[in-house]
Amino acid sequence: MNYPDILLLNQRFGAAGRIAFRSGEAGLPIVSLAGKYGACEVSLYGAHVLSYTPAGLGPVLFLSKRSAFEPGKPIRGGIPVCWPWFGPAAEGSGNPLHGFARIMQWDLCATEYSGEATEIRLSLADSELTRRMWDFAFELKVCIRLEQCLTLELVTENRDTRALDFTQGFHPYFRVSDISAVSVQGLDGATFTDHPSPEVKHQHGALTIQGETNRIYTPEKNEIAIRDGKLKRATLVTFSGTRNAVVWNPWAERIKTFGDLAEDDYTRMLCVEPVNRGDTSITLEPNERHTLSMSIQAKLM
Ligand code: TA6
Repeated sequence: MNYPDILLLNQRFGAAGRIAFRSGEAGLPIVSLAGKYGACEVSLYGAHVLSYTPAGLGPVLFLSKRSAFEPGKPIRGGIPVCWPWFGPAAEGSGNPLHGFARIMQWDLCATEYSGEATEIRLSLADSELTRRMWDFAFELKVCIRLEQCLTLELVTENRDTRALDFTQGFHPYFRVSDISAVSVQGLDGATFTDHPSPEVKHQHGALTIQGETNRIYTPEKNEIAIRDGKLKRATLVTFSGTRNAVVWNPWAERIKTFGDLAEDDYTRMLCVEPVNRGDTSITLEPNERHTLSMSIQAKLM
């Protein structure tokens, strides 16, 4: 994989004290954004947020110590961008789980900063490589904005002459002190299915995680809070562009099947993921656009 030159990136897109590029593990280019409300790091490989640290609140995202940082492999932790399919690829295709956006080198379009915000915009267009996995013309843009919260926007534009069907999601791994100290709020009254069963159930009260969890929720409001009793911190996840959110924790047995996670990492992470899948999957006619957005805001409780 050819990486852009770090010196040139800094000359063209950097800003002293606010936006800095460096060569990360295995040479993957990483940009650090800083502002008065905190800092975050983004890998240009995957348009993948690696860390987010709001001022005075400590790191909000979990990044696995065993993660691969290797072309062709997804980064484990942070915020993977799952696109143009969420979940397994078409059977027999041999294509990667959760799409290819998270294993591609993205182009840097622009950076911007003001007193309040620091922002980076990245894009990915179809190429010979993407066409082999998904034969459509598209333009995908990600905007990552660091201000009082961290906001991500994923904009899909259909550049094809045919309608484009896709599923997608942000797959954030939230760092928690201990999964037993966590409750998830904002789901009371929501319907959900417990993957892989199609049976529709109802959530009563807050959700606590006590075993393997892989649920697709349709909450009444697009606002879910992860309350961490030990850290005394609440992390609010708000989203638009879908009505669905997955809550995932692999727990003690399933985690052993992940070579890039430690056996006890399930105690330190929880995924709450705005997704378009099933009846919220998207169809775009030529030249149409869709935006999925997610904001993360941490507060002391
Ligand atoms: O969003 C939950 C999920 O789809 C799980 O089923 C689990 O496989 C997880 O994501 C991780 O997927 P990954 O492709 O990153 O290994």
